[in-house]
Amino acid sequence: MFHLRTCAAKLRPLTASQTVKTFSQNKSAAIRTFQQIRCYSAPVAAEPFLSGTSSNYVEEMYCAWLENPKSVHKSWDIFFRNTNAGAPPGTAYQSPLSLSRGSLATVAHAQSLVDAQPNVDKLVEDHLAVQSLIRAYQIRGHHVAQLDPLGILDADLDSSVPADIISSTDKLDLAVFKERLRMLTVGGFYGLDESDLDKVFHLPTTTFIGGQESALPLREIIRRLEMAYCQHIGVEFMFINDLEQCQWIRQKFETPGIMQFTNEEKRTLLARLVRSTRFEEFLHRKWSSEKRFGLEGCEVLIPALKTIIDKSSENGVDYVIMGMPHRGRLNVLANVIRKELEQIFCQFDSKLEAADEGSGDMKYHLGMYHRRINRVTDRNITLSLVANPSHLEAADPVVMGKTKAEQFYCGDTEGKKVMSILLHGDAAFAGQGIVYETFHLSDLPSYTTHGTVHVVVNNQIGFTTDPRMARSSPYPTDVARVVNAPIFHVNADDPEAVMYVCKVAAEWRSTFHKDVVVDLVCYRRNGHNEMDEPMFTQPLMYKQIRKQKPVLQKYAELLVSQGVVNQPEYEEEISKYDKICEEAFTRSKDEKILHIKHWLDSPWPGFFTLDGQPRSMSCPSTGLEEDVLTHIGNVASSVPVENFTIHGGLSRILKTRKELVTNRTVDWALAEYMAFGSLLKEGIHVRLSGQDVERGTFSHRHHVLHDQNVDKRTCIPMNHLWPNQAPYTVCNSSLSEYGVLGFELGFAMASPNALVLWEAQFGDFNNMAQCIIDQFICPGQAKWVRQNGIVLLLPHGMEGMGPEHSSARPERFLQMCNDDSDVLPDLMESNFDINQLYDCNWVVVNCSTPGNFFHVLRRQILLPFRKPLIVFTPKSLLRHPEARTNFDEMLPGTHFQRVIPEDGPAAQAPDKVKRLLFCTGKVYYDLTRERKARDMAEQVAITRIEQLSPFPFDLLLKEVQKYPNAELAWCQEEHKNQGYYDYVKPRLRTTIDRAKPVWYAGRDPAAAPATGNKKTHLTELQRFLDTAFDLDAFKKFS
Ligand SMILES: Cc1ncc(C[n+]2csc(CCOP(=O)(O)OP(=O)(O)O)c2C)c(N)n1
Repeated sequence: MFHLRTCAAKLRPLTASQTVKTFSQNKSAAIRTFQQIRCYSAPVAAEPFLSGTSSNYVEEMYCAWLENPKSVHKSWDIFFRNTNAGAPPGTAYQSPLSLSRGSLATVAHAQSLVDAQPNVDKLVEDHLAVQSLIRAYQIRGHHVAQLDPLGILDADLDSSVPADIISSTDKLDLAVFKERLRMLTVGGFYGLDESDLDKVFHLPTTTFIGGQESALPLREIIRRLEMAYCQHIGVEFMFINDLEQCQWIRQKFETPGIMQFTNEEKRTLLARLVRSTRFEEFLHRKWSSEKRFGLEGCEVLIPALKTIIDKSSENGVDYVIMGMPHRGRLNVLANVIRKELEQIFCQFDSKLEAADEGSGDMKYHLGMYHRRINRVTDRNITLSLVANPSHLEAADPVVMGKTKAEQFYCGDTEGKKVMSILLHGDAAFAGQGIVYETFHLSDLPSYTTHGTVHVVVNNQIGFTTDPRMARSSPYPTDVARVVNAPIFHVNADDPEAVMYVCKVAAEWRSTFHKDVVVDLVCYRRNGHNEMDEPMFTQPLMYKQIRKQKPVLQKYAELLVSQGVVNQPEYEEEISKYDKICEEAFTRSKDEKILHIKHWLDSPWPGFFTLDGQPRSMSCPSTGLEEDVLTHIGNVASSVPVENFTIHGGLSRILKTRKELVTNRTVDWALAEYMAFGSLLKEGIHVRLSGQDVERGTFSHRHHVLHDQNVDKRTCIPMNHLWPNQAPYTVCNSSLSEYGVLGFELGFAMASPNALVLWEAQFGDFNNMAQCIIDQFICPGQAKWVRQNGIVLLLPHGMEGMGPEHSSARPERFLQMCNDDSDVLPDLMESNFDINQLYDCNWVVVNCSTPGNFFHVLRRQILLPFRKPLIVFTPKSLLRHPEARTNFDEMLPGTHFQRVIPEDGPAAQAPDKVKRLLFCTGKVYYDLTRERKARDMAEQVAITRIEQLSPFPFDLLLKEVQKYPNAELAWCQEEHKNQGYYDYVKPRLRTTIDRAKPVWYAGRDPAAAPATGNKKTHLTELQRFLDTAFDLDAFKKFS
C-alpha cells in the first residue's frame, strides 16, 4: 500500500483526468513509470492484499483507474480515491471480520462495514482468479479444443479436461457451466462462484480478448476465451520464453472477430478443396488398385500449403523448398507445385520405358522444380520438392541444407527470399530422431534457414498403429517445443480455421524468422495405402470414418447456405477440374517414354549441355603454379589481421608450417589448405562442416584462430587469401551425424560450383548417418538423376585406439560401389579413367600422401560432372615425418595418382621381385619400415592403390605385368572380413584374368573392428607384417 501511497503522492499534482491523457498515450510507459517509482518506495505492505503477485494486480488496477476511473470496479475507484486523498495506511478499506468469530455485535458491525466498503479481499482474489483463469486458457485451452474431426479421439491422447479451465462441449450451457464451476469452487481452485458470472473484471495486459474493452463481465471473458482457445484451433505457445512473441500470438488468436474471410477468399478456398478432392477421386477412378498414398481425410492440406505460400510470397519470399513424405505427395505435385498432370499420370503406366539411366524411383518419391507466377500475389515464385527415399523424415535436413545454400548463393542472409516447408506424418514426426536433430540445426548460425514452416498431416494413425502405442508425448508435435516453436493444432474439417492458422504461421515466420508448426488433425479415409484394409485393426475408428462427410461437401454446403456460392457454381467448379484431369489423361497416353530428369529437384543451369551431358570428358591438371602454393602456404602460416594474439602453441604450429613452405613441402593440413585456397581463388565456394572441424579433431587444421585476449574474436585466414575470392565457410556442427550430413548433402545439391565437405569426428561415426549414405549419397543419382559432389572425410586407421575410433568401415562403402568385380572394362577406351568416374555411383579413395589428397580434392571440382567422394583420412599420418609431399608433385601438369607404383630398387629390377604387395593408406608406411628393417627392397615391391573405386584396372594391370615373377598379395591392417580385401581381391583377379592367386596378409576375421588391448594390437600388426614379408608364407596353400 505504501507503494501506492508514494506513487499517488508523486502523481498528486495531476488530476485523474489529466493523468488519463498521459497514460492513455502510452500505457506501457505508464507501467514503467509506476514501477520505477515503486523501486524507491518503502516496502511496507500495510494493506493485506498488497503483497506478492496481488501487488502486480493492484498496479494494473491502479494504472487502469488512472486512465479511466470508471474502467475499474467501483470498490477500486473508492479505494484509490481514498488513497489519493491521503488516507493513512490500512484505513482506505476495512477488512471484513470473520463470521465465525466475535459477537453478534461485531458481526453486525462487520456487516455494516461490508455494506459501506467493498469486500476488497474478495475483490482482489476474484480478480486474481480471473487473471489465472485467462492464463489457464492460454496455457491449457488447446487440451479441450475440438480438434478431432471424427470426434472420437483426443489429439493430446488425454480425455480429461484440465481442472483449472472451464470448458464444455456445449459452450457455456449454464447447467454445464454450473457443474464445472461447482467442481472448481468445491475443489477450491479459484474461489469463483456462479454469482460472479456477471461481475465486471478488468482485463490484464496479457490478453486481447477485450478488443476495445478493458473490462468485461466474467461470463463474457469465459465465452471469449472459449472462442479463442477451445474451438477448432488449439494454440500451444505459452512455453515460449519471449514476451513479445507470446503477445503476438495472443493478439492473433484472442482479438474478437480476427478470423474473418472475404467471400472471394472463401471461394478460392472452395476451389482449392475441389482440386485437392477431385484429384484423388480421379486417380482412384482410373487406377483403383494402384498405390498412391491418397490424401483423403486431409484434403485441406492443399489449400493449407497454398495459403502458406501465398502469404509468404506476399511477404517477399520467392523460392520455397519443400520436403514431404508419401501421403498426398502426388496431390501436392499436381496442385501446389503444378507439375503437368500428364507427367504424373504417365507414372501410372507400367509399360512406359525409362529414358534415363539409373533405377528411377516410385512416383511418390520423386522430386520437382518449377518456377511460375503466384496467382494470388502476381509475383514470381519458384517451388522445389526435394526427392526422398521411403525413410520417413530423412529428407528434413536435406531440405534445410538446400534452403541454406539457396539463401547463401542469393545473399539472403535473413531468409526473406528463400524458405522451407516441411511436411510430416504424425507417427513419423513423433518417432524419428532426425526430426529432433534437424530442429536443433534451426538456430545455429551456419545452419539456420531462418525459420521453417512445419505442417503435420496428423491422421491419428501410423500405418496400423494407434498413436497411444506410437508416442509417449501428448501431441506428435511436442518435439518442436525444444526450439520454442509455436504449435497450432487445428481441426482439418474446418477449412477456414486451417487457412487462418496457416496465414498466422507464415506471418510468424516472416516476423520472427523462427520455426512454427501447423498440426492438421485429420483422419485417413482409406487404409495406409489404397490396398490396405483398415478395419482389421481400427474397426471403430473406421466405422466412424465411413460416416464422415467429406470436407469438400461440408464446406460447399456451408458456403451455399451462406450464399457465398450457389449449387450450380460449385458443380461447375467440379466439372471444370474433372475436365482438366480427363484432358491430361488423354495427353498422357501419347507419352512413349518416361523421363526421370523431368522430376529433377535442383537443376544446375549451364553446368551441363542442353541435353544434360558433361561439357567434356576430360579433367585438366589439378596442379598449381608455385607462387600460388607459396602464397597460400604463407597465409596458412600467418595471422593476417593486426593486433591479434594467438595461443603460443599455435604460434609453434604456424612456425612449423612456415618451415614446410620454405622447404617446398606440405603436410596433410597444408595440402588441404592449398586445395581449398586455390578453389576459392577460382570462385568456388568451399564449405567444411562437422564436429570440431574448425580446429580439427586432431588439432592439425586450425582454420579459425581465436584471439587469446578478446573473447569471441576470431580470424579465418582462408578468407584473407585473394581480393575477389569465393567465401570459405568452416563450421563446427551440432553433435548430429544424421542431421548434419543430410544438411551438407542438401547444401551440395544447390550448386555444382561448391566444394562441400562433411568430416566425421572419427570415421566410424558415419554409421549414425547411415540413412543419408545408403538412401541418398550412394544411390541418389540412380534414383533421382541428380548428381552430387559432396565429400566425406572419414578419419580411419588401426592405431591401437580400440574397437571404436578405428574403422570408418571401408568395406561398407566398397560393397556399395556399382562397378562389376568380374568384368574387365575396355582398358583401351580413351579417357578410361574419366569414363569410369562418370559411370560410378561414388568415388572411394584412401590417400597415402598429402599431395594426392590435395589433387583429389581439386579434381572433385575440376571434373566436368559431380560424384560423391568418400575419403578415408589419416590420423597419425597427419604428423608422420614421411607423409609429406614436395611442391614438385603439385605443380602444373601433375594429377591425382589413382595408383602409386613402386619406385624403389624393386622397380629397377622387376624381374627379380618375388612378391608384389598391394596396399592402401597408412599401412604403406608400416610396410616400408618393415621392408627396410628386413632389407628386402629388391625382393618385395609395394604398390599403393589410392583410388579404390572405381577400380584402377588399367594401372594395376601394368603393375602386375611389370613384375612377371612376383606372387601377388594384398596387405591391409584391417581384419580380413573388413577393410578392402573382399573388394580388391576379385577385381585384381579379374585384372589378371585369374592367372595367379591374390594372397592375403592382414588381421584375421573378427567381429569388432579392432582390439581394445594395445599389446594385442601390436602383436597383430607384427604378425601380418611377418606374413607380408615371409616369402614362404603362402607356399603351403599353392
Ligand atoms: C524410417 C521409416 N520407418 C518405417 C517406415 C514404414 N512406414 C511407411 S509409412 C509408415 C507409417 C507412417 O505414419 P505417419 O507418419 O503417421 O504417416 P501417414 O502414413 O499416416 O500419413 C511406416 C511405419 C518408413 N517408411 N520409414
